[in-house]
Amino acid sequence: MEPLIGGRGDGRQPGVPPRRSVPPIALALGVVVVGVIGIGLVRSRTTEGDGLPRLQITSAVVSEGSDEAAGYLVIDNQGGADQLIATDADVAGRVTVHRTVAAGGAETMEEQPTVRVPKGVTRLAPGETHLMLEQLHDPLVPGATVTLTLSFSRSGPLTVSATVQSYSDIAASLERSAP
Ligand SMILES: [Cu+2]
Repeated sequence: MEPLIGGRGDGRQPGVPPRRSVPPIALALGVVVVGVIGIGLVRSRTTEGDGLPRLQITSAVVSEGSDEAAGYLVIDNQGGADQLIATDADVAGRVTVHRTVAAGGAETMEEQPTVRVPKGVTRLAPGETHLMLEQLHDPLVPGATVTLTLSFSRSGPLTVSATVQSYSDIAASLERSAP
């Protein structure tokens, strides 16, 4: 006996209402899937694909000093490139960025108007690029706290607390952090 192609009739049992073409569970799943995709798009737009800099300033230290003092810190950038364009401190009349340059066997310092802050770690460190706090309102003694304000072209101003350390303590911590 040949099987009937297509089964019998429309396949419905007598007395059973026709199935809805889209069951409610499928509708619910569809909403969930669209929702997850939507969240994914928002997340990638706000944390990865936007190219915005994500700066964190750590390890801020200022040297002791009577007229002027040096500032050192680490800028950790987990996002797109930025640029340090202005510096300030609550204890100084003027703060600039200095670069240490070797000239004729001696080290001198010259002002550096801006500092590039690419993705990754940028260090302002002794013997390299550093902050120069000039026109100190009062002498800085070890243990005091200084508020530094660093302004970036894209991230705007960020403030960080720095501890005043003696030159010998700064040299010692530099040796500890050396590879
Ligand atoms: Cu300097």
